[in-house]
This record gives sequence, structure tokens and C-alpha cells, in this order.
Amino acid sequence: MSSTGPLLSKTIEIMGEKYPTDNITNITPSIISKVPLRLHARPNHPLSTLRSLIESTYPDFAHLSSLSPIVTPFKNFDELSFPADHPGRAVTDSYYINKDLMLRTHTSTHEVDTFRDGKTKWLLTADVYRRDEIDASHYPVFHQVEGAKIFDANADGLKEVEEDNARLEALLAKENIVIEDVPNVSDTNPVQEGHDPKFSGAVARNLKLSLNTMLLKIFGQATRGIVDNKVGKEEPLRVRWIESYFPFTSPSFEVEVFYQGEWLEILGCGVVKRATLDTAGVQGKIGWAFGLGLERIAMVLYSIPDIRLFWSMDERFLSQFEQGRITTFKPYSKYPSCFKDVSFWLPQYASLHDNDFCDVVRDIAGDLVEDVKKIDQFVHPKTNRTSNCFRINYRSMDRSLSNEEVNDIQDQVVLRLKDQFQVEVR
Ligand code: FA5
Ligand code: MG
Repeated sequence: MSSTGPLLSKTIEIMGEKYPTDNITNITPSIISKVPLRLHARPNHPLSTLRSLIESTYPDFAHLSSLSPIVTPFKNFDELSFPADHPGRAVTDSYYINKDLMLRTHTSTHEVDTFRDGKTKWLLTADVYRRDEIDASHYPVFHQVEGAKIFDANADGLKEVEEDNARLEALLAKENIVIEDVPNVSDTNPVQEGHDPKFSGAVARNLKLSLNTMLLKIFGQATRGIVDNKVGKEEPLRVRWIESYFPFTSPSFEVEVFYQGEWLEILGCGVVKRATLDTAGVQGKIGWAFGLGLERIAMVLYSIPDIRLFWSMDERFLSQFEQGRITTFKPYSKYPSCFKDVSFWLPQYASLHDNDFCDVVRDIAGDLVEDVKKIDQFVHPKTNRTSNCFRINYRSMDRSLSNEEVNDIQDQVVLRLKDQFQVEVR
């Protein structure tokens, strides 16, 4: 891990609590300001309606949504069997408060605690944080729904799963849905050691049937014309299952939905690793878990063109939505964009990750930045120094930006780069 630069203060305050900083602290004021907002719990907000829609598919599950995003790296990674060298742990990819505390990168962080609590079927919605690029579909904070169900690993449990599978199969057979499936198990996507292959297969089947039913509820309403959006009434819902990998499930899958001409990645899931349940002190159970991102689904369902809009406080955005209804977003006028390039030499023995650059821009420009592209990078043949050129696209969603305002922001970005990363601006 590498440090992201000198720090101004010995402590930082998040939701009224002070935390000591250290040499890996990389959480920024702009990220800290998002922690209290909890968009998934705001009445009328599209993310809240989508969460309710998902919860209504699982009426007999526990519905959780108020766990703190501040967790230990142990909870976020180790407890879920992530290997020590997993890239997600890097300071370039995750937000650290200090070496002992971070912002959760996924809702799976809470699996062990929720199972330990004795819950056997539950949904959990929360804000998650990842350092990433800047564009219309990436934002450093987004929202996930985690779901899980575990059964008794005995003959009665197997009977329960098989009966539920038969029920769901009969339900789905009547629906206008086309499913591209994958085998429940393969050489590269194995049944776990200690799992009965028949039981594991039935659980994987239950996971797929349950999620297909949920996707039909979310996207299928559109096809039946209940929801005011663009899916043609005659079109079947197309769902594609793909083999996948997660450290805490096996076998594992990803699901995509064909929507408005494109395959959209919706979620990851699988049969819960025995290690997760063992750590939670749960014995004699087998089951499934999934984790789904709300923003990408909401963007297509509501025709919301830019992920920043979810954070808008503008009445022209907020007043368009009503709890429980999916309606097409009507964009208000699009304001002009303003491109600014910045080129610089990196100090010879220091590094600056693209995500570091994006966080500097995000921290200074906030939601006035629409996207950031690296347009050039080269190494000088003689001096061996690296030059980067980034193009920043500034555009407000709510108003026109003045030239002075953008120049001022750009100057601050350049200053911060020099200060924090010792770059030499060209
Ligand atoms: C996970 O986060 C796993 N925890 C999911 C899981 C849960 C697997 C339980 C197995 C069992 P992944 O990083 O692929 O996996 O993210 C899951 C979903 O979150 C994605 O399918 C996508 O819908 C959404 N997502 C991921 N990254 C972003 C992003 N940067 N912006 C918006 N949505 C995202
Ligand atoms: Mg993924």
C-alpha cells in the first residue's frame, strides 16, 4: 500500500465522531459529506422506491437498512475469505479512515453478523463506497441490496427447497420471460467440499428461480405496461445467467438483464461458503446470498442519464418522483460543458493512481465534474519520467457555470496536485 499524500489533520470527523488518521487515510471531505445522506431511506427518492419494490418480492424476509458504513477491513474482507493480496483491499480502490477502519465496499460485509444474529432470510440495503473513475455511470458512493436465505441441511430442508423450486417454476412458466441459464455447477464453478451435490444444486436452483421472480417484478411490470417507460408491451424479459467468482460463495453467478438494447449487469450471487456460516457460529445450514446495485437498475428504469442526479437536491429532480411509482425522468435543460486539460510530470519515485487524481477533482469540484478522461500518458525516453494528461469535463446539472468559476476550480485542482503529489505541471 502506498500513502496518498500528506495529511492536514490528525483526526477526521464522520457523523459527529472523531477518528485518528494515519499514513493510509484517503477518505475525503466530499465522501464524508455523503455518509449521513442515506438516499435509499428517503421517501419518494427513486432508490427508495426500488428498494421497496425489491423488499415486496421478499415479504417474509427481515428487512434491514441502518447499519453503519464504518467497518474494519477484517469484516469487509478477511471474514469473507478474501485472500490477503486481493486488489479490492488496495488504498487505490477503497476508502480508509485509517489502517483499522474503512468504509464498506459492499453489503456482504454484514453477512457474518446477520447470520450470527440468527436471521435465516433477510435483505439488507446500504450505501457502499469504492474509489473509481468519474463518468455518467460511476460514482464513489452507490447503494446495494444484499439478500440471503439459509435452510436446514437435512432431509426436511431439502424437501423444503425442492417444494419451493416447484412452486416458483410453476409461477415462472406462466410469465413472459426468456432465461439463458448456466449449469448449477461446473469444473470451474464447483460444489463446496462438505456440501451434498444434490442439495447444493437445489439451493443454486432456488437462488436462480427466486431472483428470476424478483427481476420479473422489477422489469416485468414495464413489459406489462404498468410502468410508464420504454419496454415494448410484447417483449419478453430476457435474463442471462453467467458463471462467476466470489471468495465467499461457490458456485457463484452473475445475472444480466437485456434492457433497451443492452445487457445490463445486475447482481452477483452464489451458494454461501461454509466458512461464512462457521464464522457466524451457524451450524447445519446451507443457503444462498446475492448482492445487487440499485443505481444502474434505477438509471434504466427511470431513464436517469447521469448517476450524479441521484444526489441532486434540485426540486426539478426531486419533485418528479413519488414513492412506489416508476416514471420516466424528464430532463430539464442540459447546461454547456467546459473542458479543461491538465498535463504534468510525476515525481520520479512517487505514484499517482488515476483514482487519486479523480478523488482530488471530486473533492474540489464536487458534482460539477461530469467525467474525467486520461487522454495521454508517456515516459520520457531520457529522463524516464512519466507524463500524464487528464481532460476534465465540468458541467453542472442545475445551472450554467461561468468561465471564472471553472478557471478557479481548475486552479485549485492544479494547486492540490502540486501540494499533495509533488507533480510538476507542464
Ligand atoms: C459484490 O459487491 C458482491 N458483494 C456481490 C455478492 C453478494 C456476491 C453476495 C455473492 C454473494 P460486485 O462488485 O460485482 O459484487 O457488485 C455487485 C453489483 O453492484 C454489480 O452487479 C453492480 O450492479 C453493482 N455495482 C458494482 N460496482 C458498481 C459501481 N461502481 N457503480 C454502480 N453499481 C455498481
Ligand atoms: Mg461484478
